[in-house]
Amino acid sequence: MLARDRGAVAPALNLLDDTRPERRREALDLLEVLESDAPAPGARRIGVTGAPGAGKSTLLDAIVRNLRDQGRTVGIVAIDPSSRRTGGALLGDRVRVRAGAADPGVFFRSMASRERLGGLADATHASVTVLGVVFDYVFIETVGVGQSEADVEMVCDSLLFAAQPGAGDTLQFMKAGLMEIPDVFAVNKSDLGPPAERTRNELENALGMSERDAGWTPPVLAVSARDGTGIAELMATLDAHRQHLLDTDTLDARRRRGASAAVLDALERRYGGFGLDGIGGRAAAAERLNAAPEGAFNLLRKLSAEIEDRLRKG
Ligand SMILES: Nc1nc2c(ncn2[C@@H]2O[C@H](COP(=O)(O)OP(=O)(O)O)[C@@H](O)[C@H]2O)c(=O)[nH]1
Ligand SMILES: [Mg+2]
Repeated sequence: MLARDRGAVAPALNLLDDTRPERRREALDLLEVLESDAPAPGARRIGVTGAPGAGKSTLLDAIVRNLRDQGRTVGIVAIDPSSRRTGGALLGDRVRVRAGAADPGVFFRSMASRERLGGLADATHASVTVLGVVFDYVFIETVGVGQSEADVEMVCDSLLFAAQPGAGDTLQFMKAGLMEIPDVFAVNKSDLGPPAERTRNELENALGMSERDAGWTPPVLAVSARDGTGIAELMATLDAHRQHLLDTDTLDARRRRGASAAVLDALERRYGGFGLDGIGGRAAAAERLNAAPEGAFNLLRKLSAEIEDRLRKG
């Protein structure tokens, strides 16, 4: 993995999926080594969200083509909804096809989620950590149904929202108070003309009214994943957001926040609220995670040991 050998990726991801106790320990060993020895910050981590049908997969395909033309390598994690609502539709079909087309510079992995990402946050975080060591870019594609934006925000440096022209989902999205989460908005299907232009205006107006971090106003771009319009500009905008994170020294804090959330998720899933109470509760654990000089996976091991110790002593 540290030699950025693509052949190491699939076995590493399989190890992360393995539930046998001794393999789980090995997985944690791996994550700890990657966390401490892989050059930081590693890959660019970009989340892509939006309603089903907005064109996320098509857009990702266009983005991957753009990056491959520049010789960049790409890892993709698609969070598969597999819920009753979507009838188990697969998210990343298009990209999957490309990734399967014998291009060693593209790696595709889908992960099943039930109703939401929650509970999967730690698995997603671990996969992104692994892919981020080997590839230049890691994308996380997820269906935007509310909570998933907040979840995916925790594993990415930049969150891209793909908007569907003329659809009520944009309005619904604004009503749900999620305008503050994405860093970049792309109204896709600009080849459709007026409906795309209207949606872009709506989004720009809504953003004008929302409170944002100082120094970054999320741009609203018009793109067409189908004919490639605006893709280069979108890439430049994502670069600018990355630069903003570096300039304001917030990339590290954002990653740390995401890692903390993943570790808390893992602890809660494994030991429950009762287990977390044994080390002072969720808030106390979060505080320790945020202040930890060692990495999150390192602290995961330490906190697990403390909880097990408490449980043994009763
Ligand atoms: N006209 C037009 N159609 C698009 C564009 N991008 C995607 N589509 C179509 O929109 C539909 C949904 O695309 P898909 O990428 O599967 O959406 P996802 O569910 O968000 O991943 C497909 O029929 C695409 O061909 C675009 O830029 N213009
Ligand atoms: Mg898709």
